[in-house]
Amino acid sequence: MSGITTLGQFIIEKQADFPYAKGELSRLLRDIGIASKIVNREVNKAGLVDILGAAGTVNIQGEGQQKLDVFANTQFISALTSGGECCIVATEEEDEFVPIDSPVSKNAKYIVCIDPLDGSSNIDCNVAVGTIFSIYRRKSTNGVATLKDVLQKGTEQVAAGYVIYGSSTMLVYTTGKGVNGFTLDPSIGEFCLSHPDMKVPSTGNIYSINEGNYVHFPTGVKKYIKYAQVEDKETNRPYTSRYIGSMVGDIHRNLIKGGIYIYPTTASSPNGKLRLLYECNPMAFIIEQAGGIASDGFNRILDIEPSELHQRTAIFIGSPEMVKVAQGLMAEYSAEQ
Ligand code: P6P
Repeated sequence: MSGITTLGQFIIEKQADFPYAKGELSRLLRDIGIASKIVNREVNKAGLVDILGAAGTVNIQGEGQQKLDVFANTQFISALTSGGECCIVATEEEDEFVPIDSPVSKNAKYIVCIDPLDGSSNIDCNVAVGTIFSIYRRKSTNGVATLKDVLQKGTEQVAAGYVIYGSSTMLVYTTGKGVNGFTLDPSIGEFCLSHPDMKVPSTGNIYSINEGNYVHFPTGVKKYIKYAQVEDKETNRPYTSRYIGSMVGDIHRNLIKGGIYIYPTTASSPNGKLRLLYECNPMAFIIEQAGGIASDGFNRILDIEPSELHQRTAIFIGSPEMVKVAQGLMAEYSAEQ
């Protein structure tokens, strides 16, 4: 495989980035990579086996769980358990955090927060879905990991990444030293480095938001949408609206092409819809490492102090010049929320 760098090789090469780690983080990233290949196999043949459709269960968000949601959740927890490098998993699909119950993992150094299959409402219509994960170092030292180990600010992340199961399957991650993307080559079953040192364009002309919620948007968001639609050749407006209902798909496209993704507060989601710990923090870490901005419209996502496992936040994320304009309008009209 001349000229090909696999995810495993890349992680080993970058081991020197973690002078204090003795390979545990590298092995943890490997475990996540393995589970995502298993999930990918099922996502890619979802239409062919009886794995489509609802599992008949509901998660803590009150959302009907698709069978692939449940399958993906099981696969990641199982890979993290057998890998032995993680002591707690906080997942969108479980009401409480999951202590990894194995002698090896009890004293493991790392915590994983994960949305095993984001955008799962798209599964049945074959639109890109994704996995989003954050990795933290545990804070507790007495062997019993607790909720305090999970409720850490986004700035405490040691790594974050996503897998997008789309026209191709990619794993994109950061450990705080830039962002690198790997495309799965099914012929060898390996993620291969395809997008080294990813950088989000400083500006762009794509805005991603569910305009169906327009009536209930904060005034600043309404003003931004109108700004995006005004004819202005100098700033390449009107922008293009692209929203696929899958955060990983929308943010990945904007990372490649430039753009802004906004999920603000709405009537049905007064605190925002997206979850801080396993959707917004990891995506914010990645986008900041790629040169972008991620805020709740006013404050940096990574600085938000978490208080609950499944807490939600508004999110404005993407090309810095575009997010700055949106934040400016949110500040200007903050009295009219
Ligand atoms: P809406 C998927 O459920 C998700 O969490 C994100 O992936 C996506 O961007 C958003 O919610 C879609 O929400 O309310 O526009 O359908």
